[in-house]
Amino acid sequence: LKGVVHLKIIGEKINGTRKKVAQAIQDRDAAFIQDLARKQAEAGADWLDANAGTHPSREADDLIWLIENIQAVVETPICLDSANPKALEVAIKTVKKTPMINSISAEPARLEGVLPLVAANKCPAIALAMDEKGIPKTKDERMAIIRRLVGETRRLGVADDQLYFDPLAMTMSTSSESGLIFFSTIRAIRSEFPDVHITCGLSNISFGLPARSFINRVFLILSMEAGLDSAILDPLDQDIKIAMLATELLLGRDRYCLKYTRAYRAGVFNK
Ligand code: THG
Repeated sequence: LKGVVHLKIIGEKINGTRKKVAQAIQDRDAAFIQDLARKQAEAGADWLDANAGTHPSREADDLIWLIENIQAVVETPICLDSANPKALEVAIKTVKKTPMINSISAEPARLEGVLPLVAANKCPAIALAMDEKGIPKTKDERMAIIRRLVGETRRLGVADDQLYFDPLAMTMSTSSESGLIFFSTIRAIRSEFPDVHITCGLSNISFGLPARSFINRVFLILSMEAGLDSAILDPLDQDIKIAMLATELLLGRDRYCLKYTRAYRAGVFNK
């Protein structure tokens, strides 16, 4: 994917909310984590998300253990997925390469606890379009939060292109307008803040529905057309990879369809 697809990929697989990863963290099974790191790096991930789960007493230790094992086998920078300023602070000291921070938001605890770490360490950071009241329903309310966040980040000297806004997809199973709100928020961010990046976790959109991978894939394609330039996803998913190649081609980012045809000849389409 790297160099072929313009979308920046954050590999999602090292996440302590997944049963097997939680077990590996508990058992200190380094080989399991390192295998996930290697496979995602080889598949072209630009960052590897590292989420140690949500045990406040153990999160920092578990996150450090994840980081040390990941960077023992790959050079790919790590995306630190935590809301905990204490865990993030030690994690930032452990990483060899500048990490991405996942995430800040307009919640006071994150503005006070996490944003200063982003500014001081010049890290790229995911910024969620939510505040202490939760995720707003409308595009206009999400944009109001995003404007407030940009005000805060600029005040602390964070460059717009360090930011990866996550407009936050809500599942279609509880609101049939969730997709349209998401796409219109992407377009509004793109027109008002042309230098920021836009990312999201793909899978929220299909929560509670059957055959989720189909919905996730089409959601990615529509989001890319709207201006998404990064995503948290499974880089080992061959169907997503093919969909991304075709989308880049159709959006005019693949001169003479070279990348697409090269991937075809390399056997990417033979599963
Ligand atoms: N926005 C931001 N950060 C996030 C999310 C987001 N971090 C967490 C999450 N959402 C994105 N990460 C995952 C990780 C795993 C899965 C979904 C989202 C997942 N895994 C399945 C499993 O574990 O069974 C299937 C995939 C697999 O097997 O690999 O569903 O929205 N900023």
